[in-house]
Amino acid sequence: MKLQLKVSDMSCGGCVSTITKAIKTVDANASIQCDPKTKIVLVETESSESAIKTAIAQVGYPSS
Ligand SMILES: [Cu+2]
Repeated sequence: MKLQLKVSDMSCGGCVSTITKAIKTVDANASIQCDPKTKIVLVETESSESAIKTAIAQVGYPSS
């Protein structure tokens, strides 16, 4: 499943790294593209959208 999430608080490489790690804890095989300029996170994953969103919210990045 491909997800496109808008993460408004993602602003630098540190955020990208934190978000990437959080998603990997849910699905280690997820393919993740984060763009701090557009605030868009693209995730290709076997996990559910709610599981991914919960994981990144837990590290401080609410998404929509
Ligand atoms: Cu940052």
